[in-house]
Amino acid sequence: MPETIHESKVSKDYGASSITVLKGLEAVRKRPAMYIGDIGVRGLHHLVYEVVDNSVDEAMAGHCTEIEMSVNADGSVTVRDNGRGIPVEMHPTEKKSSLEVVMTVLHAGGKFDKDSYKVSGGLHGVGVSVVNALSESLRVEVVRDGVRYQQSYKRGAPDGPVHEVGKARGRGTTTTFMPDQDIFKIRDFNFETLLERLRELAYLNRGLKIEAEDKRDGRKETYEFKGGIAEFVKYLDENRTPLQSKPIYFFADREGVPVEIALQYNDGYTENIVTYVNNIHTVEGGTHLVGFKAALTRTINNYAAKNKLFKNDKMALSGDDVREGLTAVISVRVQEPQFEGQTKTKLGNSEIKGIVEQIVNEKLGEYFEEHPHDAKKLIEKSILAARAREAARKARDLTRRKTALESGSLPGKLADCSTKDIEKSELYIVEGDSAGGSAKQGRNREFQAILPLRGKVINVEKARLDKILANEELRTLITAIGAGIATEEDFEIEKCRYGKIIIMTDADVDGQHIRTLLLTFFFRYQRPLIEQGKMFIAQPPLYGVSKGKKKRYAMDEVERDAIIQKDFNGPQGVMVQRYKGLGEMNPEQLWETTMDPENRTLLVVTLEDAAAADHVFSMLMGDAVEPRREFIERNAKYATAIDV
Ligand code: 0RA
Repeated sequence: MPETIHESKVSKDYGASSITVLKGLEAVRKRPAMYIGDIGVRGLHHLVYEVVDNSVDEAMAGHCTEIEMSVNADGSVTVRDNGRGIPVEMHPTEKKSSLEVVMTVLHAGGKFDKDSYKVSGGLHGVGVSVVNALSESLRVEVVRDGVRYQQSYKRGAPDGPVHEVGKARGRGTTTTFMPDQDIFKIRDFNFETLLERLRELAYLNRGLKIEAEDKRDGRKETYEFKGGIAEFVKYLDENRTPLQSKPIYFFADREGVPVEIALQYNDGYTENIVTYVNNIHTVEGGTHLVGFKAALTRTINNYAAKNKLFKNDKMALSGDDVREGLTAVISVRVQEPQFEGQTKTKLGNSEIKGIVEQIVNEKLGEYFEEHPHDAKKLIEKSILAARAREAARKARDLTRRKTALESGSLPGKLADCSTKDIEKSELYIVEGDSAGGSAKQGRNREFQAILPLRGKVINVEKARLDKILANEELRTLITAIGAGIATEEDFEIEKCRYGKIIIMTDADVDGQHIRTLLLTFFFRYQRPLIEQGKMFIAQPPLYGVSKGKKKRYAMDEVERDAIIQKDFNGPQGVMVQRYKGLGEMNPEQLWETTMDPENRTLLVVTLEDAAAADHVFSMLMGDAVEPRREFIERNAKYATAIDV
């Protein structure tokens, strides 16, 4: 239970105004999720992002060139910047140091500097006072005008006033905090997760140097990208073959809206546009994306028509055609962004569409005039895409007619469940026939449906739509789910026939591979299932531990050893079985360990960061074994253990 802050903990100098302050911080501690999203691993990392974002704001304002972040040996985090330093002088109305106001008053962050691109709403920009309130201890140090100032806090309440601690050179702000154990059950920072965000910020803020160190194991990384988002695009396409020698890049500032865009075509078939507003990933897109897409389609069609690249006058390329194999990053800065959509990551400001559209029309038009060879190459590719799309449409019409004839019949391989209650129903996608058989026998047929996958699932990163629709396993899957796929016709999640879709594969390399292929498919063609938290990964046990009639299951070595000690009082007479595949478990065991909602553990698949995910997914698609193994480890980031 979050502890309340007692007034007595604060020294007497902190009079009437500090009581309101404490009330504010208490509100944060009572409902932390309202401020940072959740109090799990994600919320924990959000604390760091919040502190770093303040330093990045200072960099965006042109006053800071370097940011350092370290996870310290004791598990606390330090963020240092070489900005102007948070002001320390008396605050005119609050009657205490401005620094203290920033650190203790909710939403006080940007009040005294009319900072242009501070973000309103959403989880970003909630203010460092929220981090302070959720930290068992925090210390801030400011160097300004040759003096070092300092203040420390416990659970957001100052230990004493801001004070001078000596002379110092340079300038900047350093914050060190230890998340509060009463709030965060898990306080273990994942360095890799933090690096993803820091790397992204370095790409988005060209020239900003960001250093990161994990003092728990000595790992260090430095990010500094002179090419900004052009380098980001290269990174996203690292494992693909580009069609141009370097990304197309442009920057323009219209009506006070800075717009930065980088794009590159590769020889693949997927579209990958990542958009940002004020450094925030706009997962749901918005007006900047709409403007970009409109301009891209228009510019390419205009250029192709003007240069007689179409076989006949009536030909026109669709948006999907011109985005095949496109990787792009769009970054705009908006003074008063309106964020809409389910996750508040969709830009709503209508004026931005026209601004982006105009810039892209102009700059991309210019680029094509100057690089006719590049223009021709990507237009030829778009024309091929248009033909494939036509072929796919025919194939789909065919399958649709067939299903109509069979009066909407479901695939023969699917053992459906009986309930009509979609929320309750679950689809298990099971690797292999034998495991499929056990799952069919072991399941609760009322709400659990089983779809065994026998043949090979193709790699959707390397296939056009027509081939995907021709793949037996994927077709079966699409029909079973019943919601179509994201192509020019929308994926209709409301038609999804199940509340949960659960991938159940062996814990071996083949199983991982199939899981990856499936996740890639869902990521690409049925992403809303992931976004809405409907996708899960089953967790079959790795060990069976038994003594006589008593049997226990363990997910890993640690649990296995704990069971041997605690449940069996040591290894004597204990039998340990290591399961290599689902097939080794009989139907009852499979039910008991992996399918019974009372006992099972499911990992929910989330897409916190589609850009990073796409990189991971595309990396896997190479034939290299090493990146694939790495993926499996990093996959933990996208799948969080929950008991369902
Ligand atoms: C507003 C005004 C000034 C500095 C900052 C904000 C500032 C805030 C943070 C948060 C982390 N690092 C920061 N660095 C600077 C200074 C205004 C002035 O000196 O005139």
